[in-house]
Amino acid sequence: MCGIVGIVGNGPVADRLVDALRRLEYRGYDSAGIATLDGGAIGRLRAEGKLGNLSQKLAGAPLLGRIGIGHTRWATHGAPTEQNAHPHATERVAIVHNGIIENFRQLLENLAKDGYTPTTQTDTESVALWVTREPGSRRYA
Ligand code: HGA
Repeated sequence: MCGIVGIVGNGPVADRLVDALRRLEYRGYDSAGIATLDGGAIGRLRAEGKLGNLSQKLAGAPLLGRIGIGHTRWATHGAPTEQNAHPHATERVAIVHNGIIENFRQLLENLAKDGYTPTTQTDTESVALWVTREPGSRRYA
């Protein structure tokens, strides 16, 4: 079962997101990831396997940003790979999700008509693309 955390902080939140996910490790997971918002841009790091792999990546490529989300995934749709790990993101939105999007194939078919194509095998990415297509959607400033 996945774990989900979010932090709106006063300083960089990336390490705290990983710490928070560690507290949820007992739930079991196959991959993990975080996304932060820094100066209006979404930064993202994901890794297959245990949180130690994500921590190692973070040590090599720190993520700034005082707002962030994190996820430990137990795959239902798509292999437990880095590419399929959450958060799923476009240039406009990053999302984490627990559960199953039952109609994701219909959503993806609809999105394809407007040129939105997925880069993962997950059901979750359909929601990130759907939100991105919305006319009111814009870069966070
Ligand atoms: N269906 C999504 C989320 C799975 C989940 O909730 N895991 O605990 C996926 O496969 O990524």
